[in-house]
Amino acid sequence: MSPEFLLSATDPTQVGPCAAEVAFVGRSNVGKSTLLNALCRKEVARVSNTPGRTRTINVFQTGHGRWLVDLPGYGFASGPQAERDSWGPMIEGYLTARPSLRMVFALIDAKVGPTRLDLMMLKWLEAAHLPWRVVATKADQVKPSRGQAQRRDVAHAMGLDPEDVAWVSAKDGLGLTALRAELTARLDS
Ligand SMILES: Nc1nc2c(ncn2[C@@H]2O[C@H](COP(=O)(O)OP(=O)(O)O)[C@@H](O)[C@H]2O)c(=O)[nH]1
Ligand SMILES: [Mg+2]
Repeated sequence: MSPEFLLSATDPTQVGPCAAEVAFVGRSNVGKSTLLNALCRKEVARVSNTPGRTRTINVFQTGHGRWLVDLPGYGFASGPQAERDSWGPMIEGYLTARPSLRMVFALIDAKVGPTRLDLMMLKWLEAAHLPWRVVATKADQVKPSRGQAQRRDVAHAMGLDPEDVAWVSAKDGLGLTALRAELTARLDS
């Protein structure tokens, strides 16, 4: 898998069709860009120390018409109200208009667990009948002694079993091979 940047858009209706795609959603600063870069093994997405910098839909292409889609981070607490309010329509507008969408990877912080907005996102994905899978990021920040219990608690907070949640760390590489394989399988199916 060697994706290249393809396009950025602010208007979901301006993004053309593709063969197959997987999308990534999550609140600002959850580690979405870092994970995308780690999965791609190169710097495709811009990593920022300023939360909420990604306000566009960013598409990376891996092979013919196979896309990885980085959606704007939600829940950014500062900035103009209009900007804060724009993520909902942008994310929802995109996800509901994509017949080629194979999976939505919903990122949550492994140490923090699902926030109120994360739970709202999952509820929305469920109601929209979209295929989704939770990925817990920054797993390296959970103390090893706490690992199993945290996996269980985080999963239960979303009404899931621990094995339903992919547990990853872009920092130490945990779970990346498995997630990469899952992603490739979705795009190739
Ligand atoms: N410890 C740790 N920090 C991470 C990991 N992934 C991302 N970060 C840090 O979390 C912050 C936000 O990352 P970024 O990828 O920009 O988040 P985004 O806003 O969701 O795209 C940055 O300071 C990253 O270095 C990880 O796996 N482990
Ligand atoms: Mg980002």
